Amino acid sequence: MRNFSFVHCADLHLGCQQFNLDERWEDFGQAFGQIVDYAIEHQADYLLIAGDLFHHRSISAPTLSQAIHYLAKLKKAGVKVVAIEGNHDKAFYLEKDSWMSFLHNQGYFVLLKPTLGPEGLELNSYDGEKGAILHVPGVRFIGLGYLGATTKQRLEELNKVLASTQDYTIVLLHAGVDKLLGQDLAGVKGEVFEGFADKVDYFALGHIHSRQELGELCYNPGAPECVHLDEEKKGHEKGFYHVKVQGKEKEVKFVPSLRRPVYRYRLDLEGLEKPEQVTRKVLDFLQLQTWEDVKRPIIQLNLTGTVHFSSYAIDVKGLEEEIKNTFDCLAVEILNNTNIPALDQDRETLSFDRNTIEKHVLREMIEFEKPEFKPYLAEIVDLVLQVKQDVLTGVEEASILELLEKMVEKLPEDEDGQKEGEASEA
Ligand SMILES: [Mn+2]
Repeated sequence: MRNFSFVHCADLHLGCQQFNLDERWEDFGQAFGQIVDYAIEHQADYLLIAGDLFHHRSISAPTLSQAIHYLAKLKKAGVKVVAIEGNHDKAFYLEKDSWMSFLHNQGYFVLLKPTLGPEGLELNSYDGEKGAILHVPGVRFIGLGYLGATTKQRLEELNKVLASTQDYTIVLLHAGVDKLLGQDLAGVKGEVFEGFADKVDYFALGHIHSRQELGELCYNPGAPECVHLDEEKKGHEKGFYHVKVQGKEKEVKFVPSLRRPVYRYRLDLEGLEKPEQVTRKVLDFLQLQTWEDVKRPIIQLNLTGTVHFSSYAIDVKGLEEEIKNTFDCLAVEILNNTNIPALDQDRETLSFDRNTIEKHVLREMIEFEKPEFKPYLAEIVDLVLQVKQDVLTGVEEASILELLEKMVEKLPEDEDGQKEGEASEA
């Protein structure tokens, strides 16, 4: 037994250029930078990256340089990095190696990865080149990576073969735990993890973008930056863990990440007579809000209520620009949810189910944004709902992509000669 400490982070999503802004690309780098500096300053022995270091499988040269800049700092300071791939940065099906393997081969971290054999997961000891289990004196790291819909089954298989040891055991896994989530997300039931209580000391999780914990066993730090604006929510934290281990005892400290402020508002436009009134109303509303004065913020504004004109008469892009200039924001996103029928009805007359509302909203959106897709309207709406269903039930990514690709092939090309309908990843 020995004493050691580690920092555990996940979902850095380097290379995420939100709103196509260089500043946002930089923000993701800086959020990782904070974690790296913290680990060095606190002389952590290890930094664990529980998947999604990168936002995409294919990253740009600047994103690779950004990652190497921080990883080199860690290396120089003697902080050893142990990583797994997430759903965003794992190798594509036909490619053997990801950029994660490249960084592993360059000696920036140890990438742990199980192989899949006829009997299921093969957990080989790390031999200096590859493997899933890294043994260092007193500590055993098991890297499972991202297992998608098979996570539960693989964990059960692992539980059968994994022996308990005196070594402190840390499992790195990119997966959500059900108990920690709303019930509509396809994660793994908490009981599956609890079954490891006598074999595993710390599950270092990633994948869910806000802080989640299960007992004193599973820890998910969240994405340090907001990959999607709706990750900024009251009661939802984002950051990383600093863990000090003495024997089998651990002291876990959650450290919130430094990130660009995101403010999300809902504004009811009920009863407005003319589209021209919207701007005044919105600017007056925002004038009353107070913002932290650290970095230029990102604003998300959700417009609701029934207005006496077409909701599409609201110049969303123009309004976003106006807000950006008036309040010196980095980015503004307006969600125009005015005139959505069911949301305005009182409960007695609410005759729409969720599915009907979704179909209605999707149809309107496509008709307005992409009139050229009109002949495919019903098909596209059905496809979107199908994809949503598939994602929620944990259908393999490959088959979802196949569905989308089939649809994209049918659609007319837009002006840039590019096809629309790129899959957005969860
Ligand atoms: Mn992620």
